[in-house]
Amino acid sequence: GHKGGVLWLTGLSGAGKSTLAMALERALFDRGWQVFVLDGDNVRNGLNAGLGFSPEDRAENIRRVAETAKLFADAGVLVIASLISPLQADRARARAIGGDRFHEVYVSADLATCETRDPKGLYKKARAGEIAEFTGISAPYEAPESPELTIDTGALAPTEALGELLDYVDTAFGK
Ligand code: GGZ
Repeated sequence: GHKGGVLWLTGLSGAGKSTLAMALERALFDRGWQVFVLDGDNVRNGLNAGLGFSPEDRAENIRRVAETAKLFADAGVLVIASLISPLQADRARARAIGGDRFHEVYVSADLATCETRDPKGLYKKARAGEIAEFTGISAPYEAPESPELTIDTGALAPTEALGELLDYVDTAFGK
């Protein structure tokens, strides 16, 4: 069995948050866990359509996802929230909303690594000035100071990264 809660993945675009979130969801689903992914990239198409990437819009994006995650956690679901959530203050508010069931995971990779991966060509566009306020290029990313867990996707193979996440999730949410 497992408890409801919020596993909050923060990191740069291209750090591997979405990939890890989907792999973790699959692994936990296969064990019979009630698990659900809230991803910045998909939530922005619906719930948060109309929000952009100004500091104010990011704050509201993060707040809504944190409140939604809390509702699911109250229902016993393990929510994997995957958002850049670049500012410490916005993450602190998400943590305050989630309470003691909120666990922050820093999905860490150097900007250079993310920019080399550039799976959607967004860094290239940001460098060319075609995307304003792009995190890491023309907007800040504040690395977490005391996350519950750090996963270094620059150093770990994807299966190793998933393994570390699974170990952590078992400890934090298993029962
Ligand atoms: C950062 C941007 C931007 C800007 C579009 N800055 O890697 P992706 O492409 O697939 O996922 C990123 C997603 C970030 O949305 P979040 O909701 O996670 O951001 S935040 O927590 O800061 O609100 C990226 C894409 O949107 N994207 N423009 N300017 N990422």
